[in-house]
Amino acid sequence: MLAIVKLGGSLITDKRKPFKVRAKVLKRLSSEIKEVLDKSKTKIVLIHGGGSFGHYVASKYVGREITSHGFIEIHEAMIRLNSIVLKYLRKEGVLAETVHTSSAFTLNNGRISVANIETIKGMLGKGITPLLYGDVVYDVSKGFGILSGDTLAAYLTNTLNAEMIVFTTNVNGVYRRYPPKRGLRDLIRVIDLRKLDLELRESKTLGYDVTGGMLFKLIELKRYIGCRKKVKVFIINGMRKDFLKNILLGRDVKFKTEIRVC
Ligand code: IP8
Repeated sequence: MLAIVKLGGSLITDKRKPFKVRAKVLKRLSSEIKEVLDKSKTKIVLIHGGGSFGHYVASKYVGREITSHGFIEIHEAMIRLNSIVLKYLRKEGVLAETVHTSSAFTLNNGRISVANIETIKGMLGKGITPLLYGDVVYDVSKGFGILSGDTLAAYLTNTLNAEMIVFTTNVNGVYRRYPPKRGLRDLIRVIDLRKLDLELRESKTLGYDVTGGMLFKLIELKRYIGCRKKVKVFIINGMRKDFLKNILLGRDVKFKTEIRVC
């Protein structure tokens, strides 16, 4: 089985502090990934988010054009985070290697127009776990744009025919309202993407980014995956020990949001 795992930026970094990695979380997640690779036939494509590295630097460019200097500045911040993530994976024994997003992907008006999928496929075939990340990339119509790890996850699921996507975040899944008033009773256990418009009308709070860009994940899934019955999509809390490992091994976890794409 091929699984796409997104390590959320708010999970692996502390978004309240610029350039702050959550080292313990990163170490534990890396060892859970190693265990899955050892215990099962599952292959994994890893993607990480920008957290307090990329988002912190990119926030300067919200609402204005990303200049060439901005491109370098944002990319440098992401390379810093990526090298830390890679170091932890390797320390735990995962044979991972980075595919640098800004070299492998091009956008056209915010949509992926060029993707070097062969490299990713080739690495997987050779037993390597490819590691990508949300980054700033060249956009043929806009100059530069942000390619989110969420978009990459949805896109790669389609092009690589993955059977599972796991979005690890620092919350328990998608809530009806955020912050939740009724604790876990506000957690949406299953979201049917075909009824997403309806859900959105009912639940305005789903749209806020404070939940870790939940709405954006759902929109990108709908845009890139369409109707593929085989793919299982989960949003889980990566702060909880063994949740990532268990979901990848096909076991249930205490709480999660499952996204039905079809
Ligand atoms: O955190 C965004 O990636 P994401 C990366 O996966 C940058 O949305 C550079 C902000």
